[in-house]
Amino acid sequence: MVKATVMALAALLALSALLLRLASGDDLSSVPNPAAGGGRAAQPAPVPPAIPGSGASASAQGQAAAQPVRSANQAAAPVLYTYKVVHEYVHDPDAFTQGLEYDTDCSSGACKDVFWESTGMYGQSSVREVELATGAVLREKALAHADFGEGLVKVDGRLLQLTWKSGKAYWYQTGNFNVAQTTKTPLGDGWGATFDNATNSIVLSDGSPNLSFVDPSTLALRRNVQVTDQGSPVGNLNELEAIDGEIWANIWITDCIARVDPQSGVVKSWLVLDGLHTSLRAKNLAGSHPMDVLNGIAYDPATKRIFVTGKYWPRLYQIEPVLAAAQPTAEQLAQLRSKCISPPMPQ
Ligand SMILES: [Ca+2]
Repeated sequence: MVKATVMALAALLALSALLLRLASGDDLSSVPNPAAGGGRAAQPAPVPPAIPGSGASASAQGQAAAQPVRSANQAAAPVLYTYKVVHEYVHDPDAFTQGLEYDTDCSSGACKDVFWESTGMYGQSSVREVELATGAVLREKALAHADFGEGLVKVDGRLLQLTWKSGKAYWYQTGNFNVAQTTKTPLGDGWGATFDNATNSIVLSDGSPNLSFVDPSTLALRRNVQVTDQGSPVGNLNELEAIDGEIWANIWITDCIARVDPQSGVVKSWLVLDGLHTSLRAKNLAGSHPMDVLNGIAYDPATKRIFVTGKYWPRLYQIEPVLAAAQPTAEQLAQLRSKCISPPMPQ
């Protein structure tokens, strides 16, 4: 009797919960299916990759009308972008790029497009000014052998350069690369850096899923934001760039750039640069070192030009994102995440 009463009560509670969800407008299609191993497809079918530079793949276009995938926390699925190459430039193939910042240099009278670039590796690290049009290194300052250059950002006419595996950073005068100040960041490691106008903060990465917003004068930590893709942390955040209200982050060892909402840390979209690295490698233009991974994003807000390059890459590209899937399917998301969030480690 007691057992029957309990069962009846349980059934009543289950029915009430169902009615409440229906009344609140929940999409019951997102209820996890135990047979599928949870809320996500257990064995996603392979999806043909987008063709580099050709816009959205046929698969992406055909699946754009599919239902958006929602995780347990109901964060919207990220939008997927592929890319097209707008322009190709020469880049020093011996530059192990760790930080890239666009600027206009008018110091010699005529203004020119330049990059401030930080290079890494012990004994090869530098801060340099590079001409966009030619790839020529206009000026360069070598770091001490004990320093491994990392992220770079220009703030109020000065350059801040991070170093790897240390909180040490250098402030340089842009005109002569003299060290104006040696300082410490609040992070134990240094990977990427950019400047967020909206919060007047320098944004730092250290290879973790966190973006750290720091005071541009004191480098005191203001807040940390964990970067997440539908609730799952996204680690290995590397070189950064603030672009039109988003923080773009190279994900280390992948061809992926996460486009992050700086307030919430949510990855709003992914830009996947499939083929850029492999097609460039096939051209056999490498310098003294084999090409390494994509790393380096720069932005010219006046013309909205986006530039990317990589470590020891002989080319630098101006690219444009091309929409691949506004509402990606579960299969597309699974493929993306295996490529961008949990990639196989290099051999
Ligand atoms: Ca950058």
